[in-house]
Amino acid sequence: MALYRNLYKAGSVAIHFHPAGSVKCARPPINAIPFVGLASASTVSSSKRKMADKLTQAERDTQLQALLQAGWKLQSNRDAIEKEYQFKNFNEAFGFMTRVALLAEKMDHHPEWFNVYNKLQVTLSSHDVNGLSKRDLKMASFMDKNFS
Ligand code: HBI
Repeated sequence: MALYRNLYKAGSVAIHFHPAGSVKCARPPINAIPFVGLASASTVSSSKRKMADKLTQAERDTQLQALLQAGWKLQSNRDAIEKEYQFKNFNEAFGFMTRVALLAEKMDHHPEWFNVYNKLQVTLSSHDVNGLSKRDLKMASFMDKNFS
């Protein structure tokens, strides 16, 4: 029970109320405890996690520098990086965008991009930390590896 209570306090357990007798179970149903939304716990942890993502100076001096060497540019008016890719045709461009889009959904981290036919302009920054994060480095590296 203590375990359950601790999990409940942490907001990581949703406890439903079943009126006595409505659910056949080995032990008497847990006393009525209001439903605990999981958002509180996950929101706290995800925002802490995202703040931890913000690029350190060391990462700027190493990993970011490598991307700048590979053609990415730092924007002058905000903490973001940009790059233009040129493909053989629209089909190639859109296929690339599709692969990046799948990663973006998986990472819950999305590029700002503009596509005209075979050209794609990409800007990467992390809105939740108002600047560059590890997520941007990861996405930029993925893009460069997938651009053939
Ligand atoms: N993409 N670039 C970027 N930056 C974000 O902060 C971000 C995102 N995609 C989804 C996302 N944040 C969500 O976590 C929030 O909009 C809730």
